[in-house]
Amino acid sequence: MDAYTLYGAEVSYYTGKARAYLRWRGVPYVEQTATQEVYRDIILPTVGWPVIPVVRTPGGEILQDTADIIGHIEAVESRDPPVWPQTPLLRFVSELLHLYGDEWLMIPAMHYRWSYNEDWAYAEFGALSAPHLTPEEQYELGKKNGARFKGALPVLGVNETTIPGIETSYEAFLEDFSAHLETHPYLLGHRTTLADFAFFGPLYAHLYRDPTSGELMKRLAPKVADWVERVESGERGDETVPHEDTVHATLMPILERQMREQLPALLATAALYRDWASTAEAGERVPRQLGKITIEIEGCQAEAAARSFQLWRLQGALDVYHGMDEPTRTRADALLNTIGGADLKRLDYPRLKRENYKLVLA
Ligand SMILES: N[C@@H](CCC(=O)N[C@@H](CS)C(=O)NCC(=O)O)C(=O)O
Repeated sequence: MDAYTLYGAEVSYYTGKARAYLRWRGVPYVEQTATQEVYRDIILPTVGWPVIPVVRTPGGEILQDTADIIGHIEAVESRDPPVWPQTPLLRFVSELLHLYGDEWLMIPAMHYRWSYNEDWAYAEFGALSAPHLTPEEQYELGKKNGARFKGALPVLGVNETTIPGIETSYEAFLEDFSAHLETHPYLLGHRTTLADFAFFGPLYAHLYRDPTSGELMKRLAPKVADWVERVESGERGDETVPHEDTVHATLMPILERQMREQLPALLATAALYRDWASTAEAGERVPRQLGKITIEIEGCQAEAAARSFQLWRLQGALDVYHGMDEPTRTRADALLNTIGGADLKRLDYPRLKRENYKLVLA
């Protein structure tokens, strides 16, 4: 068989991202729902821990982590245009938005799912895990399986104190993204790129598809719901025109929000990681949580876990930054200064790498 297989679920954040990318890339693929049997027979024996999406390549290689899936397919298929914008500053911005979509929009996505769509989510989890069971049995199974995901709320810092800030922030984000979409069909302009697929994860699987969240999005931000539907339908935009290497003014409020909310969490996480790494050996597995940090969203503060994986996505963005030529770096620095991201320029921590589907100290 020469198709890719995507093991995942409609209800899953990162499956949405991988599916949108695969559809856009136009490679042959089949999607197989990650039932209990798929976890038992395919995911656990290869990846070693329960996670989706997982991709099996036509050659039988197993890929996990959406960035690895995308990077692998981009390299092997080498089709045009690449998923990244081909101009250097926008390439960097696409990685920043990748980091934001993957690791920070998870906060509103998880809050709205588990605060407003809990029963629906249990039924969905159960139905995908065991399609042969009755709806009542599926609900009970979904409740058992979903507990692990709902349990991520304190890890993310979602609680009574932060919920008002998270909702204010998300609604403002929707307003900013809507304003951007008034003049640009996609995040970086006229065609879909990695940034759109990264945003699609949360904005489709949780914030559009979960019923109560979807109603909110359609009511407050019909333009964003329309973007979700366009990306979902495989719309590509105009791929004949190269990007101009400029960041549209309407994207600035989104990047500013990212820097205001996510950057302090990244800096605090990097400090804990540096402490951990100072006594760790090369090749040692990095704990998924490195201790506690304080996050702040729209003036609401809470304790959250220092999630090490964020530093892996950040490393991807910083690698692009450090690989720039001087004139591009000058423009990137000006951008970072404008959006409140100047601290990124000096951020330094021991390199991470992925080994056996886990993060290790390089
Ligand atoms: N960084 C990973 C994240 C994958 C992920 O967190 N997937 C969720 C479902 S959407 C999951 O299975 N999580 C299980 C866990 O984190 O323990 C990627 O991009 O593939």
